[in-house]
Amino acid sequence: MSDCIFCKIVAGEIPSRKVYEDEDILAFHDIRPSAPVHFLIIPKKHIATLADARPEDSAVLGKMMVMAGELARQQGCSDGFRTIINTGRVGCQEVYHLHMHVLGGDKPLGPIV
Ligand code: DGP
Repeated sequence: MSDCIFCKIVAGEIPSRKVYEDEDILAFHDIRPSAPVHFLIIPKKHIATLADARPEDSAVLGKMMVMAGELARQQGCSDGFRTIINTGRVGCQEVYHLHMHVLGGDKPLGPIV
């Protein structure tokens, strides 16, 4: 998608502080961190929202979940972390390229509601 900011990050047209990259996914630090550790994991393929994911996307979604734990540990989240996927208008999604927030740090983040 030519006008998608995260597709531009995947293409290297917009810089990012990369955490991890392979053929399917990219992880990079959030530009507006909400926690001491806050990075995003995205599929390289443009999928607008979680609601648009299809059965053929299962493997990449699974990889995002598995890598969340792996990368959180690497970023120092040894005692837990939070994952968030905002979806659509009601979910207050701002960037319409599916992404998983991974948040952590050394203190509990507090309840989500
Ligand atoms: P969401 O509300 O779930 O769509 O959150 C989008 C997140 O993306 C928000 O926390 C800020 C982050 N973000 C937006 N634009 C950029 C960017 O250009 N670079 C980086 N690293 N993060 C961005």
